[in-house]
Amino acid sequence: MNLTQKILAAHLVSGTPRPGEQVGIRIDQTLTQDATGTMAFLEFEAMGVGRVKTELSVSYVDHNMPQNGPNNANDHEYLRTVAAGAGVWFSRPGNGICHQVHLERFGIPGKTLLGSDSHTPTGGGIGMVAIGAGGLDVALAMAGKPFTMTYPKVIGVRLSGRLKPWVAAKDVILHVLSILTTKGNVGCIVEYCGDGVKSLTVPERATITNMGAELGVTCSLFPSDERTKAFMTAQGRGRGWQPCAADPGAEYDRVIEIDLAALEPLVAESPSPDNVRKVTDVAGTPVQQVVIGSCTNSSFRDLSIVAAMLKGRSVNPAVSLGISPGSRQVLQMITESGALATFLAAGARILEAACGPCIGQCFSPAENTVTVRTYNRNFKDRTGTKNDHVFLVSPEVAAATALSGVIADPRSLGIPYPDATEPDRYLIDDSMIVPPVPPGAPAPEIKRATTIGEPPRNTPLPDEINGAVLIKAGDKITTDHIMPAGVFLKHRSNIPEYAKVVFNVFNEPGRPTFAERALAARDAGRHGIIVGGESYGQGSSREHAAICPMYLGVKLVIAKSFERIHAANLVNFGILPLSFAVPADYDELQDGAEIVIKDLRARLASGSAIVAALPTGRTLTLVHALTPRDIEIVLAGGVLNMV
Ligand code: MIC
Ligand code: SF4
Repeated sequence: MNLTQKILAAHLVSGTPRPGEQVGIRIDQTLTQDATGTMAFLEFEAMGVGRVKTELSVSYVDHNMPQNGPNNANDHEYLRTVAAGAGVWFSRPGNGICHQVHLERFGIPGKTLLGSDSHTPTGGGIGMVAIGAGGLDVALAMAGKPFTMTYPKVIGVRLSGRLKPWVAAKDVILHVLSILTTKGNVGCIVEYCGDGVKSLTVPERATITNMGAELGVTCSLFPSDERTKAFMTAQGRGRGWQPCAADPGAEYDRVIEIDLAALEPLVAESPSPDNVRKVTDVAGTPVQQVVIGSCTNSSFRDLSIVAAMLKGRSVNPAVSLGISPGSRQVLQMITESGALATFLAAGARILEAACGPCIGQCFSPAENTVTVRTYNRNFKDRTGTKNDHVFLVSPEVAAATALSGVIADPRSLGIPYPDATEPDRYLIDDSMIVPPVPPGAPAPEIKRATTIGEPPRNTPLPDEINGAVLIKAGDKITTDHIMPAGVFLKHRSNIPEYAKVVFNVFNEPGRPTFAERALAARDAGRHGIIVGGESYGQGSSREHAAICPMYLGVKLVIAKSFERIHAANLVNFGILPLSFAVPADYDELQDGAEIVIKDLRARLASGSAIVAALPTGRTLTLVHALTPRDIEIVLAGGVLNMV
């Protein structure tokens, strides 16, 4: 067996472990973050199960941090108070980004982790099957329910050799993205194997598994070996370590061979993380901003390398350099090591240990300029600036660029390659992680401010869909397109308010917004329909990309193909995801097209073809990839109605 099969076998609750089959797996640990967590905890409360049934659940606050107005702090207070009695550990604002902190303080090899954030697979760096999901699925896992997933095909990425100086873990995952792309990997898990694995530290492995999210795979993972043991021991958690690896000669559904020594520094240019080029191809491009941080590249190791490069040098005056440590542990350690002083002396701007610029919360670049980021996503407008131009890079390329004022190959600067050995001991201070109250002990009163509303519920799926296409959105529509974050992120707990900006990026002056069109249709008793192309809903796990359209009366999304987490979120909130039996029929459906579908409930239940009639008399056959459980959920109008 390969490692994925072993871990899944040890957690299998239902189903046949064969690629493509639906299986239920036991979830050992969960994580939530504040931007998806308020809904997840409201949903968890609605289930009425009291305390979580997992081995460990942690609630992090890392996304909604600017506290511009009371909304963010209201959310933090709700999350703090609801966690205590629910048996959930609470990582306070300021303690760091959920994925980085979870890796440092909680991850255990061989366990399963479900998180309401798409970069939960960061935990694969420590040998976990760590999967991102919508908040409702995480709430169900907290309530002790198995997680339903497609039993994966396993792609083995066999690493050999070791990285040359100035080539980083980031370049490994960018190279993998250039091979597998962001499309067509739904239902797969990537497992790293081979001799080259042992040359990579856990933080480097975590960079690679983190950005596996951009491949659209269920998760990515590394074996747990002596390196993992060293990391956990240095985190004071050596006793939790256990080895886990594929059996010798284990088979994979596909194998990709990568010689680490043959890689070179790469970049991924807007608008997609698979738009990968050599740094030498774009070197010399003028840059206005460089940002180093995010759950992909903000470990102590990453920042130590950057500090060694900036030591005794100054950031180019044309560049604004921002650095956000991944966790309070990293911030404390760079304070002690002197790296922080180096950053300040070099002219860097120090940001909070949080998501910050990655999700457009701050540090948006100037219009029509280039921003170079060690992050994982370069989707249009994600920075908060229209016409942004983003290059995703390693910390090494970012630091070289900050010094040069233009995109620079770190090999060209003549700086000796920094020695970045892992510390024997990390600085351990868990004082910002609040334990839950013991079972039976009095819990604090749960604080619910006026900005926190109940998650809305859907009505059961109608038997006849009668409505118009509200938007034809095109290929590779991300959840950032559907539900923008940035300045709107603070409305995550207030659906009527947040729903006003559904598809905001496509709203045009002089035309009613998507929300206005949808509400007008809903109030006229018509159903809302969205049409998308390939990979509809790629990117984040935010279930708001389903909840808000649902609130506006959307009943149906027809797309060429769907990404895994978003398809599950649609189903969870009672929106039907359908595809075209004949892909060319996509061209038949334009903005405003009228559609009637009859006998929908019976056809779904019996498995017969779903036929959409257009006013022209043409009919389109629509198909789906729903399981019997999914169909039951959609018919009921979502999981909350069923539970
Ligand atoms: C992201 O990187 O897009 C986020 C913000 O972390 C999201 C979660 C969210 O929208 O709250 C994700 O990746 O799942
Ligand atoms: Fe936060 Fe960015 Fe990571 Fe999402 S991708 S969890 S916004 S740092």
